Amino acid sequence: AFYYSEPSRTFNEFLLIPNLTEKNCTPKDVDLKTPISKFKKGEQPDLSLNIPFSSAVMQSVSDSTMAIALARCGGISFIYGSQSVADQAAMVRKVKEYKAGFVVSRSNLTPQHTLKDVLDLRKKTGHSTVAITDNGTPNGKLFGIVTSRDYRVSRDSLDKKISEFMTPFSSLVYGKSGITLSEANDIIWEHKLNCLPIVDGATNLQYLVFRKDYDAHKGNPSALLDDNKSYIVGAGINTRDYKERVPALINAGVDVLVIDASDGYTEWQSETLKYVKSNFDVKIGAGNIVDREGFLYLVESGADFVKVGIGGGSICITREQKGIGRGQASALIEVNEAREKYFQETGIYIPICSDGGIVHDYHITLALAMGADFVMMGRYFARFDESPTKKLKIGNNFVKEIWGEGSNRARNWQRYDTGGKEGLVFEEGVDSYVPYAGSLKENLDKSIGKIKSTMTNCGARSIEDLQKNARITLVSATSLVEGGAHDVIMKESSLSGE
Ligand code: MZP
Repeated sequence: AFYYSEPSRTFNEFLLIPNLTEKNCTPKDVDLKTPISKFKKGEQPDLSLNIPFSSAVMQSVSDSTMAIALARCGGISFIYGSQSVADQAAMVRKVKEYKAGFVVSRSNLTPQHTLKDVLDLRKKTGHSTVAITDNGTPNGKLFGIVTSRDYRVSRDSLDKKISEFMTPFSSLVYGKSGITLSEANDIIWEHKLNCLPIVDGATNLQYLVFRKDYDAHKGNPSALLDDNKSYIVGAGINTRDYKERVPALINAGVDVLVIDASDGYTEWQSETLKYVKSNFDVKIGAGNIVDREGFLYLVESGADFVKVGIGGGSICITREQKGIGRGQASALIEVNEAREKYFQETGIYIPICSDGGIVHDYHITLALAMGADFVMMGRYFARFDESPTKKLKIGNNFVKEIWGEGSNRARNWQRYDTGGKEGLVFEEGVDSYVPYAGSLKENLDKSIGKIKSTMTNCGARSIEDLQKNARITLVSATSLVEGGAHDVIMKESSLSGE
């Protein structure tokens, strides 16, 4: 057998050491744009993300609701493949056809109805709605109610969203604008306008509802128009039914595929990559691998990006069950070296995705510093309103469900079988809970804030800067203790926080 001289290391064993921070290197100067498909030196990648976040190819994590929410923030979801081809394609189509926004629905309400009617409707449907009156006061004539299309979004967080935008009673101050909803949304997000776009039930914008105190007539939103875009979305495939699944996903508008397997260093992956690359014009990643050989094998078979990580996932028991895997940091460091060498030799840059094992936000920054172009996370996203699973109360705490793709519950045997005819007889994943954490956007903003702040400590304005210039040190077991709060008596309130 071959013995590695270094032990397999995890993110917890490393820390970043600050570099000089120049005055013009503040968090707002940091750009997290990152490639997700291979490109030639000096050229731009065909596909990139505005933030280096992707959500895992898992039933309990990535459906169309998650995909829309994450794409809106600049990341990407890979819709899970452990479902029928038709169902997966329908989810992809839903993301591509989605037009964000709030819908004005007059439902059965007429201008004669009162505020009480609106509140009754809220109670009855459980949906978060806001009443729109013609003069912005409860006494005005009821124009309609605004409700979210994202019914899965919890009432609490939707209420909060609405109150951030407008008072419960807002006046319609901007009439028909003649632009599409998607255009309006782009404008609203980009210019941080204080308003809600209202559609007529289809896709055409009818009104923008502004806060009462907002001077809506300042500027003309339609004059600010950039392109009519749809959200980016990925999808997981397997090495068995790809001849049927890939065309269906492409038809549905998928932007990028990934072959989803716990061990990607296989001839099945190579065959799948070659087939997809020679028959379709679509970007496709492959994995997972944890070493140089696996990386080169998949790249030479045509992979547009490579996913790194075996056995580090929060719900994964592969290492316990089968004794294979590698500490995520060691895997990433070796694959990054192989990628850099490949780039020097060929001039082709292959993006790397670090998949699994991210527990703290700083692990994301470490992964980027160690060469990842983006990370994939399951547990992180499973905690949010937008994940597909149930929110439950256990004791005094809210939790959400998460289960591994190798668990009996997911029964995604393709990901875990070794190609033979017989199905697997043991599980490689668990069925579990994660603490509920609220809305994706709020949590993502916090994580991004931390990443950008750490990057400025490292003197890096971009992920590329960080990869080139980060200085990373191993930590000893005793310095880990020094890193947390120590030698003080913690107050209850501090213990409950993250
Ligand atoms: P984490 O972000 O929850 O730590 O890890 C998510 C990753 O775990 C997924 O992207 C996938 O690579 C891996 N995964 C998913 N299901 C299993 C399993 O059942 C698993 N063993 O290891």
